[in-house]
Amino acid sequence: MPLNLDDTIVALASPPGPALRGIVRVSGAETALVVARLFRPDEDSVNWPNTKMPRRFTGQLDLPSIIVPVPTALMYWPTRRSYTGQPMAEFHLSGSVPLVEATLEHLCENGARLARRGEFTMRAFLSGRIDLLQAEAVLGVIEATDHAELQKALSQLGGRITSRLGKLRLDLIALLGDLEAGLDFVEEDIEFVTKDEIARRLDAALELLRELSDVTSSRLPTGYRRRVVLAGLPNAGKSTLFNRLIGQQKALVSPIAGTTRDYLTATLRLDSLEVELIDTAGWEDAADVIMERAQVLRAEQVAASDLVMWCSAVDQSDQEKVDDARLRQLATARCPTLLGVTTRCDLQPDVSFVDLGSNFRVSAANGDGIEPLRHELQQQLAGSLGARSELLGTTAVRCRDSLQRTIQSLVHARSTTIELCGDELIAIEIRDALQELSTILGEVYTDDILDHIFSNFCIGK
Ligand SMILES: Nc1nc2c(ncn2[C@@H]2O[C@H](COP(=O)(O)OP(=O)(O)OP(=O)(O)O)[C@@H](O)[C@H]2O)c(=O)[nH]1
Ligand SMILES: [Mg+2]
Repeated sequence: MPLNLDDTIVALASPPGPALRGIVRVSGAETALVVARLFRPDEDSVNWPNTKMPRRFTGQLDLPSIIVPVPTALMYWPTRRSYTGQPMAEFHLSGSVPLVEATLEHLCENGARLARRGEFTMRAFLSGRIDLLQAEAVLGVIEATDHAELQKALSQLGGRITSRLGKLRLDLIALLGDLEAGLDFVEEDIEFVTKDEIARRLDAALELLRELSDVTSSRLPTGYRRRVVLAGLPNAGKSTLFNRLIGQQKALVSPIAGTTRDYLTATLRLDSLEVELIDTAGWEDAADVIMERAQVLRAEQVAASDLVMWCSAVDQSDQEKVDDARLRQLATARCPTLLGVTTRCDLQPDVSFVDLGSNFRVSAANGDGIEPLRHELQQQLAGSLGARSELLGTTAVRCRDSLQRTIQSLVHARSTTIELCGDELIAIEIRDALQELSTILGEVYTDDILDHIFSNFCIGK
């Protein structure tokens, strides 16, 4: 992606397709010139090019391909105090597709060019308006699929993690300063900072870095959908429950055990959370090649899940023992969360479940217990994964190696301190750590890193 900031770029900033409102965004040094070529201001907006402050104006667009003038609002940021850090404007007009296209086309004929993916946010980064963590958070906000992810993205965008790392950086710079000041007086045996003090300050830095690093190694990519697998013995009512939960007759259901062979997936919406629901073949010993294949697929889906709903039919008591054995097997395997669900409860409405603890009783036939089950799923999934990290998944993946190298340098600095090897060596390690921190914050970057981050954006952001 070119890093040229001089071009004036334009793009649709609102979602594509017909809508009530369409937003066309312009950014670049020549914004005012380009806008003036098609914006005819109302009487009280004629002075728009002279404004010193960001303001809203009204007027009409003159578009050669559209016979009548088009009413529009113009939001104009005349200085670098805009999102992109350069003069910027937005036309807010009716979201008709041909109208928006005509506006973009006319702007391009008058000195602008179409923006590339993420180019507005990249300009914000390159002009120093935001750092790389915040740029990634812009994408995180757009892609968030639930409240927890959105909150994390907004917190990162708001600069929480930036300020924690920024403070850490200042602490290390101060420590480096103390060490280097001491180096000038090494002959006189004057010590600006004691070894204990250095060790204490390094420990504090390492604590924060390790906290972030633990999180990065366990983080999932942004936009990752939690996977919920329905498992249980053949005929337990998994597919019927699957259909009931998604509100569609997608899975084949029958009284014959072994109906489901392939696994089936569907999107399950749980209020603000979107998850992938997966129906699998009943858990049984394979008697032929097809059953064997079905069991392999079933096992793969269970292994890749975030939560397993183990379904046991209330009227399948003769199989209870084998059911329990499988359940224990599951619990001791790589451990997704387990939720015991007793199905077909309409068949035995009076059975007591006192001993079954957290079991959920449902009837996919009449809908009993489905709402509490949905609620429990949402609680478990949002709770287990949502609060785990302060960092967005994309950031965590990018920063993992830099964080590790920062930690390594500070661990070396720490052992150098203890072994009394000399302040010069400690200073070298701290300088290396600071270099890595700059990469995390985006003060040091390569075109490849920028390409990788911004090519995931949509056009107009
Ligand atoms: N009365 C009643 N019958 C149910 C309920 N849920 C499922 N069934 C019946 O139980 C039988 C098995 O249902 P399925 O959903 O196909 O069971 P499954 O667990 O997917 O079975 P496999 O795919 O063979 O492993 C069917 O005859 C369903 O109509 C329920 O809540 N109430
Ligand atoms: Mg089935």
